[in-house]
Amino acid sequence: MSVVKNAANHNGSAIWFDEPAKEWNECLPIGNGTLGGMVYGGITQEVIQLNEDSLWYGGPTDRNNPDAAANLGRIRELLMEGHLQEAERLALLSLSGVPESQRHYLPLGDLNLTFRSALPGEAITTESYRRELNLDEGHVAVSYTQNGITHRREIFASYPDHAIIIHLTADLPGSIDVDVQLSGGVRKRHMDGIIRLSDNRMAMHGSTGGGGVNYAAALQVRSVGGSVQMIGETAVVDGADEVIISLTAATSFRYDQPLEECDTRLQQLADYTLDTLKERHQADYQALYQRMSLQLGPLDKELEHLPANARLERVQAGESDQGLIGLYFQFGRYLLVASSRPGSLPSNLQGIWNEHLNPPWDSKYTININTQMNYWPAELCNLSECHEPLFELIERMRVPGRHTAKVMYGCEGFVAHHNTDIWADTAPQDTYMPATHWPMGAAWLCLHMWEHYLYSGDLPFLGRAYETIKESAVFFLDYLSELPDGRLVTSPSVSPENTYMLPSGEKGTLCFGPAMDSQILHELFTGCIEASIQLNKDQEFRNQLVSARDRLPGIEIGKHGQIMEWLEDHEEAEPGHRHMSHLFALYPGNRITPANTPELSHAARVTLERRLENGGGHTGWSRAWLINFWARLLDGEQVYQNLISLLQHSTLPNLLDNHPPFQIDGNFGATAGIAEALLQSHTGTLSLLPALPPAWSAGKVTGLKARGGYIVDIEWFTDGRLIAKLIATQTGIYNIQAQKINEVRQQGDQGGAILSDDLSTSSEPIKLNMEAGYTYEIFGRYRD
Ligand code: FUC
Repeated sequence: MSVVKNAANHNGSAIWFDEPAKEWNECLPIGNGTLGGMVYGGITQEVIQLNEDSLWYGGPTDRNNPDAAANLGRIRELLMEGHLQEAERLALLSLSGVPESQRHYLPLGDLNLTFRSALPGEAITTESYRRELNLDEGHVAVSYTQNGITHRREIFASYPDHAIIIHLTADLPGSIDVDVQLSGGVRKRHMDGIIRLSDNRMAMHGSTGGGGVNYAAALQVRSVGGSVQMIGETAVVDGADEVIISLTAATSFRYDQPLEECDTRLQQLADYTLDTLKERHQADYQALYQRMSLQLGPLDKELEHLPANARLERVQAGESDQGLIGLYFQFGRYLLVASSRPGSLPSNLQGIWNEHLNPPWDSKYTININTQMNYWPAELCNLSECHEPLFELIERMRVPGRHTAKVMYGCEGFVAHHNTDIWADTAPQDTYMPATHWPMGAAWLCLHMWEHYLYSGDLPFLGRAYETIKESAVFFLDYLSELPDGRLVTSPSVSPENTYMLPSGEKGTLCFGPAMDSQILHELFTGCIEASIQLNKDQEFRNQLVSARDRLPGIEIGKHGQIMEWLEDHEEAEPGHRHMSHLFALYPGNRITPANTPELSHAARVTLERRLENGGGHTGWSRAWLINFWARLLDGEQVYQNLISLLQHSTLPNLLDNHPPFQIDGNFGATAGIAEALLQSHTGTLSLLPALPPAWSAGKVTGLKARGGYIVDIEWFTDGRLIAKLIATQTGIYNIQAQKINEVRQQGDQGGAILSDDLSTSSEPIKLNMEAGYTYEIFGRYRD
C-alpha cells in the first residue's frame, strides 16, 4: 500500500494531517461533555478510543483519617515551635487520607472499523489522504482515494443526541464493506460481554470494581444500500453506498439501568437521517463555538497548506506562525465545549480523553491549580455554560467536605484538599508532603462561582453560589490560627508543591500561613462580603469576615525583591519550581496590578524572572500560567515568548498539551492567556489590548467577554489604531482603557451618535455610561 500525500488542502480552522495517527498522542479528539473519542483515522483499520466521563473505578468511601482531630493541636504546636520534622511526620501519619488515594478514571473501550475495500490479491493504492479536526463544524473527517474510489468518514459527538455519529460515504455506490466492532480496548478483561440488542444494534457492558459503576456502550449500524448483518460480535456491512453508526454509552452514576438507557437512546435515533443528526449537532455546537473568532496577523495563509505537525515543527525550529496560535486558541475553546457541558462531569486532567487503565495522576481533579486552569477560559472566552459542571462538582463537595471539616479539624463549614474525584471526595490525597496537607482546594474553586457572577451579573445564580461560598468561608473562620501578633493563618498547610530551606539547611514543606492561602482567603472573603451585600443578607457574618480579612497576612516582598512565598523569607529548594502559588494575587486573583500596586507588580516580575532563570515553566500548565502572569503584568513580548515556548516544548503533534505526559490544563491555560493579552476587566476597568505581543501587528478578535457581561470585538492595525465594539448587556458606568481613546459612538435601534471625541490624550481610562442593548464603538490607539 502506498500513501500519496495531499498538498492541496486549505482550511484556516482545521487541524489536519496527511497521514493516520501512529499513536494516541496524534489522534484527534471529539466529545460532547460525557462521551469522548480519540480518532486514529486508519485507512483499513479505524480505531476510535472511547471514554465516558463517569466511568471510574470504585465507589464513594470515607477516607478521613480518624486520628486527625486528636493530633491536630500537637501538629500546630510543633510547627509553631519549629519542630518541623516531627510536625511533618505526625501530619503524614494522622492527617493523610486512609486509604491514601481517591478513585481513578477509566477508559471505556474501542470502536473498531475494519474496511474490506479490495479483492484478495488486488493491489491497493491510497492517495490524497487527509485527516482533520474541523473546528468550525465540530467534527473529524478522514478522506482518501483508494483504487480510484474516494472514501470519506465524518465523526462527531452530538450533545443533543448523547451520541457519537460516524458517517461513511464513498463516491462509487455499493463500495463500502466494513466490519464494525465494539471492544473493551485496554479493559478487555474487565468487561462482562457483548450482547445483541436487535439485528443492527449491539452493546458492551460491565462494571468496575470497588463498588464502582456499571456501564454500557451500545451502537447501531444503518446502511443506505447494501446490507447489515450481525455475525458473532460483529456488525458486517456489505456493499453499502453509505453507513451511519450511532454510538452511545452510560453508567449507573447517572442511570439505574445503563444498558436500557443506551438502547432507548439508539432507538430514538433510529429514524433520524444523517442530515437531521448533523443539523442538531451543529446548531448546538456552533451556538457556542462561533461566539468568538480570532485572527492574529501577519497571517501567512500559505501555511494552512501544511499539516499541523509540520506547522508545529516549523515553530519548534524558530519560524513564526501566527495562524497556528489562532488555531491553538480556538482548539482550546473546542476542547472545553467537547469536555464540559451542563450535565457532564467537569473536564478532568485529560479532559475526557484517557486511554490508560491506571492514568497519570488518576486523570481526576487536581485542585491546587490544574482543574481551576481548565476553567480559566470559560467566562472570558464566552463559554459560560461550560463552567456549570465545575459548579455542580463544588456543590457536591459540600456534603463530604462538611464531614471532613468536622472529623479532621473539628470545624464547621466545608473543606477540600488538593484533589477530588467523581464522588467529590474531600479527604487529603497521597502521602506526598509538598501537596497533601493543603486545605484550600474548595476555597479556590468557590472563586469560580463568584467570577461567573461577575461576568454574568446573574443574581439568582449568586443566590445559589452564595451558600457554597459562605460555607467555605465558615470553615476558615474556624480553621484559622492566631499568631502572637494577632494575624490569622492557615495551619497546617503547604505552598503547593514547593519546598523551603531553613538556614540550617533543613528542608520542609509543612508550614503555617503560606502566601497563597492568605491570598485565596482574601479573595474568598471579599467575594463573600460583596455577595452578601448584593443579596442584602447576613450582615453580622459579613462583619466577621471583614475583620478576619483585615487580620490575614499581607503580600510581602522578600530579600531578592520577590513576592514572599511563605510567612518567613525562606530560600526555596528548587527556585525554578513549576508552581508559582504565591503569585495567585496576580493571576487568577486581582490584588496585584501594575496600576494599583506598582511595587508588588515589580516584585511579581522579579519572582517570575527568578523562576524562569532557574528553569521554570517546564510543564505545560506551568508555562500556560506564565502566559497569564505576563499578560497581567502588561508585557506582550513575554506573553508571546512564553506562548512560543509552550508550542516548542510542551505541545504534542495533535496540539494537545504535554505536561509531559498529555494533560489538558496547558491548552486551557494558554487559551485564557491569549485572551488575557487582548482584553482585561479584573480591576473594574475594561482594558483593550493591554498586553498585545508586538508580533501580532494586526488582527481581529470578536466575541470576548468582559466582567459585567459586555461582549467585546477589537480590530487593530499595523499603524497603531484600534477599533473596538462593545455590546452592553447591562446598564452601568464602565472605565474603558486603551493607549489612547479618541472617539466613542453609540449605536442603537435609533441609529448612531457620536458621544464624544478627543477623549484622552493619555492612557488614563475614560468613563463611559453604557446602556443595556446598545453598542459602543471606540476609536483609539493601542500604541503611540
Ligand atoms: C500537580 C502538579 C503536577 C501535575 C499534577 C497533576 O500535582 O504539581 O505537575 O500537574 O498536579
